[in-house]
Amino acid sequence: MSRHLRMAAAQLGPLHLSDTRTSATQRLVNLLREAHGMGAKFVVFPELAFTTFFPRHWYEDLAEVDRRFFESTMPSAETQPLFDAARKLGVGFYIGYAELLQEGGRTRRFNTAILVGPDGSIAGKYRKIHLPGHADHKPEAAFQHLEKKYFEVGNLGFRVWRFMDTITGMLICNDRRWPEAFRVLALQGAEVVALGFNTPSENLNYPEPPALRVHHHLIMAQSMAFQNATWLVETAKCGFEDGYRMFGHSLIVTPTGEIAAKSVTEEDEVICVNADIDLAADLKRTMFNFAAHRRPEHYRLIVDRIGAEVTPAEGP
Ligand code: CDT
Repeated sequence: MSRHLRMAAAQLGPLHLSDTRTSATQRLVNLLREAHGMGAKFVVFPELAFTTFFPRHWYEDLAEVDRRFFESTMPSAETQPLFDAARKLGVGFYIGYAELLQEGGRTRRFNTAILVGPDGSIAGKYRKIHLPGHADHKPEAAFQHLEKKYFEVGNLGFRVWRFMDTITGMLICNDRRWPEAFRVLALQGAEVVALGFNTPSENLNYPEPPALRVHHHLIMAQSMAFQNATWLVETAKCGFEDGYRMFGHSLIVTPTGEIAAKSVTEEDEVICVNADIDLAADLKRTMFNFAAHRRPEHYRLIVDRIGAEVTPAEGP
């Protein structure tokens, strides 16, 4: 009999600068209950799910940023109710938050996600590796994208965990644009990839139709899931946060690359699918049988080179 896991994407509408951790946590608990009511056993929440997407703002004072947006313990008194509700309902979840720690005599800041088991214990942690945006202040821009200022590059690698009778990996937002990230998870046998995101509807760097940005989001999700034969759950925080819009389109994608469910609002919304985890078996055995078909001896440049360099071949 094939394995099934009922999975939900619990999308969050906007969280404003004036919103508290306590009110954010209450909304997350409400979404968790709604997902549980739909039969979900595993719920994926967004990236940086307890606060507004603060990298859009420039702050001189990092102590203020730490105080307003970062978590030095997870759970904390304010976020504990989510863990309590999940344990009570027997639901596992993924959630993103800004992680603050003191290590080796210095302050470290990561854009982090955790996997929490149905018993309420933390089963896995991932720190975002692909940090988009910039570290300098761009006062001329419509908004900032300061992930390179506020976070260090994650230092835990791309990992998978045996979780709820699946092999599950975690990614965060911009990671979804990098095939390498998915392939490293797939090479460890990933069957489910969980990912939360905050994606501005407007392109910071040049004018781009918002619909085209959504189009890229959708085709990436479908191709990454299919080419790596994994289920993929991608959950947005979206809508107008303090006037800055981010798109929704939270998704659950099958290993065959089909969109099984998609959100339709830019508000708090749950979508849920009873996922046949073994749906990927045929693909993993044939087309994407890595052991039989991959040719890593011809992929050296992938790890040896970061930026593109033009190296035309000589001769025929
Ligand atoms: N949160 C996050 O990683 N957002 C990015 C926006 C990139 S624009 C500088 C994303 O890839 O969706």
